[in-house]
Amino acid sequence: MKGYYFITDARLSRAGNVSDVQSALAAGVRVVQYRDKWADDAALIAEARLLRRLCQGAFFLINDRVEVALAVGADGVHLGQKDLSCREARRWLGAGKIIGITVNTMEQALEAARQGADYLGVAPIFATHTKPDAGAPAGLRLLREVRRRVNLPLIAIGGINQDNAPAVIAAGADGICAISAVVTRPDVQAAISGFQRLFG
Ligand code: TZP
Ligand code: MG
Repeated sequence: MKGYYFITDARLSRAGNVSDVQSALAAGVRVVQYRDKWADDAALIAEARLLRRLCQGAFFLINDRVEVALAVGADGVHLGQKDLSCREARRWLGAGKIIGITVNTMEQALEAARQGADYLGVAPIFATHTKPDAGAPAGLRLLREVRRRVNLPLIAIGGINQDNAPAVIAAGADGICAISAVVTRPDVQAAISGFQRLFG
């Protein structure tokens, strides 16, 4: 999971989810998370099916909705603290699927690891307007602490841009996700490539 991790955001996007995912794949992104809190079920499943077909060379994960992940044959899900627990999601998905869990504290990180998460989203690292209910910025301190105590891939998210990303990687992130710093840009592929280059 080294590198830039892409999450869709239809509200912030200039070009739309499908175009953004194509740009992400063209930039060599290995993980795509389909996150749409606003579409109705039919639209969500239809777009998820389309993106599933596009993401052949990348892992395709669904935010929140385990039943949608099952319906479209996604590679897994990404869940927050208010969603289904990791343990319950595993029951639905089985051992072969990827489950990522967002954590905002060390306790949550240890619990997600105990429940068998495959990777952790550590969030929000910095203040963000993209997810108003993301909670207080965890800062690089939490990222360093989780890095020390949890042996799972860590994806850092929340307020990350080209300027602060090097410090986030230095603090131990395996992957970084930046939404607004990518999907609001006129050239999404170039923006992602800029983040990818930070991984050498
Ligand atoms: N989860 C925690 S923070 C966040 C999500 C989905 C939003 C990150 O967006 P941005 O624009 O990169 O701050
Ligand atoms: Mg969620």
